[in-house]
Amino acid sequence: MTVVLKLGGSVITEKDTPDTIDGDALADAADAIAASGVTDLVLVHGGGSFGHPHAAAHDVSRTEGTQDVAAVREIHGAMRELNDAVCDGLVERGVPAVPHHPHSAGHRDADGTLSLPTDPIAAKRDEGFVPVLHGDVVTHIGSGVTILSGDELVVALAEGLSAERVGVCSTVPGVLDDDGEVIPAIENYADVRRYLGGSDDTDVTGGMAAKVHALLGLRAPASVFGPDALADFLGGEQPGTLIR
Ligand code: IP8
Repeated sequence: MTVVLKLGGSVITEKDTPDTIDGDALADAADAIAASGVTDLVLVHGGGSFGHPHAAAHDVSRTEGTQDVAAVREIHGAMRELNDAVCDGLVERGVPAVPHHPHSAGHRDADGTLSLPTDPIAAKRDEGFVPVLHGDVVTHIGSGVTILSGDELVVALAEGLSAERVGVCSTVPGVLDDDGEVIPAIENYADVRRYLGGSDDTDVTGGMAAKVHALLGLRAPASVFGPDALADFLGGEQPGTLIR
């Protein structure tokens, strides 16, 4: 049973300090993953204070591209650094995490459609590794590179690997209504549109609204939950908000 899990960039980095890992949060997440014993796991992490400030500095987004090689290397390099830290934290705890860098593994067509072959990822999984992907810059035909978010990756991986479960670990305990209460389940975007604002930090890829919209399109049920519920999710529960 393949589980696709995204660790939000804001969960594992200090969002207000560029290029800074939240060591305690990363350790807690790695502990929960190691303790869960889940093996058919494919991980994704977001950009947090590594990806987004560099992307914003170069005006690169999901739709605005750049052909500036220095910008490409700066954004991708920052994400590789974060990915190394995530993989290190997991390997130190016995989780066989290996990097899978989207910049080298995928691209977008001119219309923005993502092409990310999942056979190499499935092969890693089937050999007992835990592939760890991340938000990145990807070549975009006609536009240089554009940003690929971890949320887009979650969707592509869930479909391409026929995942049975999808989890998105965010800084908040679920999708929240106007009173700050967790919405237990979402089946229709129109029902929750009024609650979904953008993101409050430098997030070039869209915040909770884009997340919910993308997850509603999946065949597999997806849970959005906070860091405290990561162990519950990996234990088979559906904490936070269930999106299906
Ligand atoms: O944090 C964005 O990934 P996200 C990655 O999942 C970059 O939206 C490079 C900004």
